[in-house]
Amino acid sequence: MDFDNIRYGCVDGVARLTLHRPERINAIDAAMHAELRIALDAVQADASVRVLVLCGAGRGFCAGQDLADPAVRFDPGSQPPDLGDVVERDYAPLVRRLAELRVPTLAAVHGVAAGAGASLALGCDIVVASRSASFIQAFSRIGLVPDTGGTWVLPQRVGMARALGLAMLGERLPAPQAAEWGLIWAAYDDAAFSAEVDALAARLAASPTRALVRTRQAMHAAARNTLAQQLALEAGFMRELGRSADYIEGVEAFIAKRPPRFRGD
Ligand code: LHQ
Repeated sequence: MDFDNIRYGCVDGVARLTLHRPERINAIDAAMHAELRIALDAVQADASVRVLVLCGAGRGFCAGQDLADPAVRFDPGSQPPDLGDVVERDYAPLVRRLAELRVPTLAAVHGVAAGAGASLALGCDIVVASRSASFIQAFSRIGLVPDTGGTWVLPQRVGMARALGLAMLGERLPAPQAAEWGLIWAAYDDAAFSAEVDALAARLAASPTRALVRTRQAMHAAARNTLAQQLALEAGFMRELGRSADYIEGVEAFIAKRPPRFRGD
């Protein structure tokens, strides 16, 4: 598929979506949002995709919203921009689509992930980073609140004290500390980073896809459910997965003492 602001391709079940505006550290504008929608449509439509890897081209992951985009700039001659519109039209649906994607998602962060770029990475199921990477809640630096799900995910992962400190102070959080705090899954040595990402992606692509997606759904639902509701939800997912080909294969492989060959259904 040909795009201007992203790159997209799928090999061996691993779909790789690369944010590609390296001259602006992959800052996101309306045109990139449009291309992201097309790429996510492709992931949904292609049954051979078993995992989505999200990464950035050039020296960083993503610098968040493109602040030079006319849609978010104040033009003295006209009304102030409606940032709520931009969030509702572009960012909120993007987060929802990632949360509802039919395959697990893996964010591979190198360099900086700032503002909505950080939130976008954190909206993936598993977030890994190179040791030299960092996360910046840049919103307060320009008079905004964390968006793209940032206020939802931050306190859940690191607790209110750290979430508020990160968001209000807008300081750079180095990847190793982000891993220590539980904001991300792991920070890998820079030299090993791309091999670690590839290995993780291959492992996810060979996993029981539907079980992983139901796991994400259950964990997200827990934030709004009572224990009783959550137990009922788990029972429903277990009922469904107990009839799946991957469950049959998983148990057969265990009994036969061989590695499972999951097909994702
Ligand atoms: C950029 C950007 C950028 C444009 C670097 N835009 N050009 C949602 C909806 C609606 C409205 C607003 O916001 C949101 C959510 C958000 O994402 S708000 C947060 C927006 N992002 C930021 O505030 C981060 C702004 N960028 C930075 O603070 C720095 O660039 C970081 C810390 C990311 C990287 O710093 P450096 O490594 O020193 O790189 P740099 O600043 O020199 O940037 C390199 C180039 O990229 C530079 O262009 P130039 O032509 O001078 O080489 C920057 O202007 C450009 N760039 N971020 N968000």
